Amino acid sequence: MDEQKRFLLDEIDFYLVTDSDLSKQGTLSDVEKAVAAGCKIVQYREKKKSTKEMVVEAFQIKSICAGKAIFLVNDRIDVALAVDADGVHIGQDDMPINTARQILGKSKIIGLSTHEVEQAIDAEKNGADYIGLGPIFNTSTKKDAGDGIGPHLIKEVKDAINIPVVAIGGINKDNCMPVIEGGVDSLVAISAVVCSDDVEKETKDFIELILESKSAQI
Ligand code: TZP
Ligand code: MG
Repeated sequence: MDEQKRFLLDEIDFYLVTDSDLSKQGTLSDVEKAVAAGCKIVQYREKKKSTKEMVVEAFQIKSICAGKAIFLVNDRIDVALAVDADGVHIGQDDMPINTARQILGKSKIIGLSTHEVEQAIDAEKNGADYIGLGPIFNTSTKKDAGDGIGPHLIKEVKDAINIPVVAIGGINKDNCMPVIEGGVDSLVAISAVVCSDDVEKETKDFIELILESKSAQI
């Protein structure tokens, strides 16, 4: 990973994952607003559009993020390569991480979704640059996410690995404190942010909550 990516990955707090189905103002607007609010990592997660539409949109997102935020593509290694994104985020049933690494090379970021401590340890061993951990709470945003694992698992996972941990699933401003206090490096809140009327303000609020807690932990 190059130095700028490493620097940004060490600095992540609120993590935007796009969702064109749920978005009120549209994916590009959500990315613009979140980056304007200071979000340093964006994942383009698109399940319905054609590959052609995705490549066009991915180029647009890449240019919004340029120099300000890491830009990752969910699942689609081909789209990430086509637009020279900063990396990908993959799940347990997507391409094996070592194969993804062979295709993408050392300079790209690879994030892996995990649901338990063992998977988190394996992810680090197999070369993931960070993990997603979740779903922390029940969520209807991802139909096959399974039941919430609860915030208590976060500390166990943080103690077991040295790569950044990003919490995801059912997180909103009312329930995020135990998640943040568990020691996560970053958190995702899809519906709480993209369904709101003011994506910039919601993002700012989350960043503030995370940074306040991180500075209190030092
Ligand atoms: N992976 C695990 S839970 C989830 C994903 C993509 C959805 C999170 O969405 P929300 O709206 O923040 O619960
Ligand atoms: Mg996936």
